[in-house]
Amino acid sequence: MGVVAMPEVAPTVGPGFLPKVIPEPQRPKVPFLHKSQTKKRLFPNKRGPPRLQDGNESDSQAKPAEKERVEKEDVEKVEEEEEEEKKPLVSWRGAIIEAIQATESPSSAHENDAAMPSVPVKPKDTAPLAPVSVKSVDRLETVREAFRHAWKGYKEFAWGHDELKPVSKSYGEWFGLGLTLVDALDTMWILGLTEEFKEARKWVETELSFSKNVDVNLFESTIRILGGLLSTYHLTGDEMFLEKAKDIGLRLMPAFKTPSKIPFSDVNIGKGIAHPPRWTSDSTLAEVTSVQLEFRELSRLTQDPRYQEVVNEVMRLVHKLPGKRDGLVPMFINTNSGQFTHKGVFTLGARADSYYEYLLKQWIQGGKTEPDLLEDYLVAVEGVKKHLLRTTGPSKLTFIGELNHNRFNPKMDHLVCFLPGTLALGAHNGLPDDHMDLALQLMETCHQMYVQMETGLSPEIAQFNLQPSDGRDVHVKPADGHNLLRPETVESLFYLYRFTKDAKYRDWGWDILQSFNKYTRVPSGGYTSISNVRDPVNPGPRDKMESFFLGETLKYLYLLFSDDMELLSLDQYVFNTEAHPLPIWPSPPI
Ligand code: DMJ
Repeated sequence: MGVVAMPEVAPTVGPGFLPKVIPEPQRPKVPFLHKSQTKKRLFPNKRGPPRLQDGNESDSQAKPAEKERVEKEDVEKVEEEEEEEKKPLVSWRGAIIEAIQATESPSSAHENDAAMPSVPVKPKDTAPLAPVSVKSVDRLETVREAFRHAWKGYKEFAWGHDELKPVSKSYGEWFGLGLTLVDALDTMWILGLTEEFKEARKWVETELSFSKNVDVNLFESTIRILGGLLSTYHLTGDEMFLEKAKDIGLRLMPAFKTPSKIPFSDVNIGKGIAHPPRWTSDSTLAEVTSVQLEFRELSRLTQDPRYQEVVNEVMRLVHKLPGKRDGLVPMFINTNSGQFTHKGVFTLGARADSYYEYLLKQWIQGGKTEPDLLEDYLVAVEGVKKHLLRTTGPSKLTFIGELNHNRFNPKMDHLVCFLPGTLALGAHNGLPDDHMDLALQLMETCHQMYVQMETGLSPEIAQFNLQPSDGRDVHVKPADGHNLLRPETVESLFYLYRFTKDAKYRDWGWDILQSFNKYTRVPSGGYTSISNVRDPVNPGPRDKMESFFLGETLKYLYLLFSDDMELLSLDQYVFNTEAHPLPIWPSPPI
């Protein structure tokens, strides 16, 4: 296992919690807990919680009553869509979409970073040293500067609170657990922001308490808080972070006490009581299937099998559940019956996205020993190709739409832009070459979702033009033109650069960073989500900096620009869906 160099300034500080190098993931000390389901099978030769339609804001972030309203609207929206399919479709232009489009048949279709020179980097014995690129150094420094600017706003106006509201110079509370600070810990470590990290660590040690009468969302708190604490523990070797991770992990466990073993969406971490939203006993499919990497790692570190047992059981149940469409899953699952609900809508976007991501990533985390995960992933990719893949009329861009009761809807959430990276990661791990081909095509499309907008920033939801014409490929409905500083495209750019070394992916990421700086940066500190990516004159600041901007977006940009390929090697780490790197497990004893 490679050793990851400690960033630039860190070695000059004293406290024992900042070792000179990031230790290897804690593998050797921890026996392997995973029980291989069957004999390792070689791959056959070839072979979010976000809103539904408008908004998609990760944002069950509203206050509980508001959150409940938003989620209720989501389900009503599905129901409305089910109704709407009977009506003629109206396009974004207000015109009737041609019957042929509306009813299309589903099947038709680091050498060393110069910026971190003070600690020797140990490249792989066989890896040739690449030349240090001046451009990379400048770009890395620009990411650090962006982080510092965001942190300045958070520190001044929102310290210890969940989210910065940079325009009003205030803060927003969701769980009351310092979400931005915890989500950003490992980013600060990776970027070498030593002073910022020290201050944040102190807050975690002295102020962060999970003994609070507060309802938290199981998925969001797992990926951001548990994931952030576990990865920071691995990077720093600092046991304090592991203790905090154990504390929150244990407090989230009541969520799994349901008749079906499919967890509730919300848990009161002070009272140890979990519940669904008041208006439904459904949970979101992506949420219940995207807590596995974190709970499995917690079991491995604590040698307490309870965490992995509850999350593995969810995967077992979903694996054998009827109601999938060629591996594609509905967006909701009932916590009483354990059955899918609101069937008929299939998307790779909000409410289903990270189900697919975690199938592959769990398989990789577990050393490729769990064939059901691989099978579900491979079948799902084929299902995507069969039902959701189309090309635009004007420029033949490949995109992923949605299926609504057999009707194809050419809309794609920005959230879907995780897919090029995930497909490329699969191909890197021996899955079929055509997964990589698709990854390259979809990466181009996600790039176009940025460059075709006047601000150079993607809308939350894009509508793709299926008609052969000279017109635009990407259209945006008025309600969908917001940008929440989301990471998915830069995440995929990072994977694609790592696997292809094609410099264009870095250039695309650089353009995105410049657009963030131009249109979302708030002078007094922080970055804000905006309402309209098509209006460069008034993009409409929304006064909110999501925690994932620091947890994910800036981290992936930094990793994209870093020449150090051993910095969080993708052969040693798997990133959770909030960009927190967790170690790939060692092989079980033979
Ligand atoms: C993050 O919380 C995670 O990336 C999640 O998987 C999707 N939503 C946001 C970022 O867009």
